[in-house]
Amino acid sequence: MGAVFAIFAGFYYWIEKIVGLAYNETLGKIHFWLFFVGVNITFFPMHFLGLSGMPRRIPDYPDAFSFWNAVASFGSYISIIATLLFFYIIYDLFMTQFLVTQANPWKNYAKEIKPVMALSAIFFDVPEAFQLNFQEPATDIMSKIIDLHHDVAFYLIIILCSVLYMLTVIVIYYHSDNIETPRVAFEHHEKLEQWWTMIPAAILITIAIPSFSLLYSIDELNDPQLTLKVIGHQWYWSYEIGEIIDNKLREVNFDSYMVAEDDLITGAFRLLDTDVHVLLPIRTPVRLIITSADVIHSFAVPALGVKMDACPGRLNQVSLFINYNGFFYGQCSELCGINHAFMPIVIEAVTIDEYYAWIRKMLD
Ligand SMILES: [Cu+2]
Repeated sequence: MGAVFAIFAGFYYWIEKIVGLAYNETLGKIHFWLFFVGVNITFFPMHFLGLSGMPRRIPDYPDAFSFWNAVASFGSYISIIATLLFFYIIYDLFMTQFLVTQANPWKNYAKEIKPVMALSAIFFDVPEAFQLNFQEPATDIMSKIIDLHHDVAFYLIIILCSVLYMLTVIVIYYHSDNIETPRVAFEHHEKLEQWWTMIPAAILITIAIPSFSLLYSIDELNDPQLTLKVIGHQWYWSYEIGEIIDNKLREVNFDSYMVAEDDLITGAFRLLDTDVHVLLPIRTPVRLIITSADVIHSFAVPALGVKMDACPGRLNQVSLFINYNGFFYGQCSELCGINHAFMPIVIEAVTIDEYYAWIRKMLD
């Protein structure tokens, strides 16, 4: 039992230092005391059982030992509850306690990120070094885009392999003297020509059908509950939100600049973090209206499946339905001038209540 308590002690001491997240201390204390009482009620009566002659805890114990057996069983139920609570604390640590709001050196409303280190790749949708695949999709559209990519890659690999095979055969046998190359067989071969027209056409159709259905579903606007206007500037993004609060139309607008390298807090992402994050509610249909004040920019957040040009004098529209909480990082994706690489986007997906709390804070 000492070893188990040592594991808990180690967890509570180290977990914050390793992952940079705070656990719920009250729950931690409850867990400790529950578990402490539970294991003592479980194991202490066993001394009495041993002293009174019962060799070990068995299911069909004689009646004489039933009282202390019942007490020990009661203790183990408490321990089980405490253990479940411990698992909940771990869950809570990663899901709820993940973000810690603190005073921020730039703006009061932005949230400060505690260092996340190794876990960053899991909980932040940012590009990784030597990344080969997509970021974790946070919208259904992005999942479908990834599916389509895999579907197309399937045909692509088959075509690549067969073309490579044919080329290799041609290269190897081109100068071969001991093979009777039936060149004549390929000339004016109608059947062959029919097949090598029809097969690629069929492949194109099988690629086109899912591709078009996805294209049209991306364009679909699903009764948006709120609208976020995004304006690209050289070289930052600004945002406008119109919300009806207390029966009055209130406007929130703010600029969002990249955080310079010297000002980065530990754990924040270089060239990706902004001074003010945009909050959007999860599980809510959102409409983005995207435009530009100067040159063409492109508003792109890979995890959300959004990449939309921001053109001056023109409104582009994109719909968004974010499935889970998180930080979603993006960048301008249209060469727009010298600081094109330094106008990142951070979208923080929060619950609707947190979103309205933030809106009210921004209005004050
Ligand atoms: Cu740009």
